[in-house]
Amino acid sequence: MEKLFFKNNRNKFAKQMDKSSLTIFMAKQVETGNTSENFEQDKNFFYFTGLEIPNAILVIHKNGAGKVKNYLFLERTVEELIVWTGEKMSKNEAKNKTGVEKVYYLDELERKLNGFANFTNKVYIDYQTSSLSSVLTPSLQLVNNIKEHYPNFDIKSPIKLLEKIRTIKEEPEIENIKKAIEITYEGIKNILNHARPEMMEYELEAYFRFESLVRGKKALGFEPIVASGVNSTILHYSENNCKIKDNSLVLLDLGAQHNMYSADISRTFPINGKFSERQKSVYDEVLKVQKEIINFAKPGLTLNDLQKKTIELIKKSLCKLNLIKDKDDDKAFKKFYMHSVSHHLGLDTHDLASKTRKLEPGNVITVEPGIYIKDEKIGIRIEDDVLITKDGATVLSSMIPKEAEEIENLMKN
Ligand SMILES: [Mn+2]
Repeated sequence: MEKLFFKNNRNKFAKQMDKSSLTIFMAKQVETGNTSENFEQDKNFFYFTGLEIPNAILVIHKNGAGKVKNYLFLERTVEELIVWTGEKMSKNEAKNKTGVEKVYYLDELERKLNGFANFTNKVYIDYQTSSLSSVLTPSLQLVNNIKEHYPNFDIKSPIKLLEKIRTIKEEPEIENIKKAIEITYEGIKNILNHARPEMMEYELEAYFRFESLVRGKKALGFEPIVASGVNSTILHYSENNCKIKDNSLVLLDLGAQHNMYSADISRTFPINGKFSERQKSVYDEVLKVQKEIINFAKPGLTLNDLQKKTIELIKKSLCKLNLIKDKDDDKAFKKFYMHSVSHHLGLDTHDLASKTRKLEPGNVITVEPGIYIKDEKIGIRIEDDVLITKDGATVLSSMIPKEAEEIENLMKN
């Protein structure tokens, strides 16, 4: 991605900051030499720098006159550790990659903060509160440190300001999501090509992971869900360790990642390649609701509005399927549909945004209704990723088949 994108993000954020304030974004904190985990950068730090290195800190300072300066703080290379972990990113490389002019080492942070103290009365910092029993998160440690040294600083969360800019996707972000969707599609095709009754769910997961990994993408957007039979009625089932019985449905909820941006796709298919009559009638109801919600979505509506409309439609479908008697019953449907129909999608699979925020052009959301009938071992969810446009919505994942016949045909080959 171009550094201009990250620079623009910093500017958009800084514009919203109050005068005489400071914002701190921390990269993912990793102990030196800890190689046990796959490194995944903090999403906000990435959004403002594009860097995928641990432990760095970005400071945005706005002075009393409204002038903004960016500062980046990096780890120093430790000679003795080079042989183990290599050299750290140099100041010059960081400067070139991010466009931040002022680059320092982390051990200079305190001195710089001191320098800002007289021109600052507010600090925006994103810190996850940790429970009492667990250790302090690094960001919370920094907050405590700041509170101790600068008791007059007003500590604020940057979440509202972030939401305003991160929910509206720029062209490069939409491109990344599209790429993540394409990889997800390859994975789904690979699953459908290999799926046979009596396979294990994790075998299908492996066919999905292969297509991502072979393209150099180790990280996925989230843990894949491959749920067969009654497992498909468990919303967050990710054990993926059951044998897939003949005649059962398999619910896939999958998302590859590209440049940290995530796809989020659900498809449901019959393991033997042919929907039973009952499976197909439930499937077609879910698909009908999904298409109607995509047609309904447009700027000005909220995710709550989409949810209300979905419930209205699902109730009608449940009546048709003889699962509930009264389409105006406000309780009975909950046994068969119990989750939200949409969330924002981006760097986070569930991208930050409140359910009451009005949709705007440039938002990317999921549309994912489902019907879950535990007694019949039928769980169906169909999920696409959708870009909100000036007057409606465009499906970014339209290349991934979702008509029952299309899926059956794909599985014949
Ligand atoms: Mn989703």
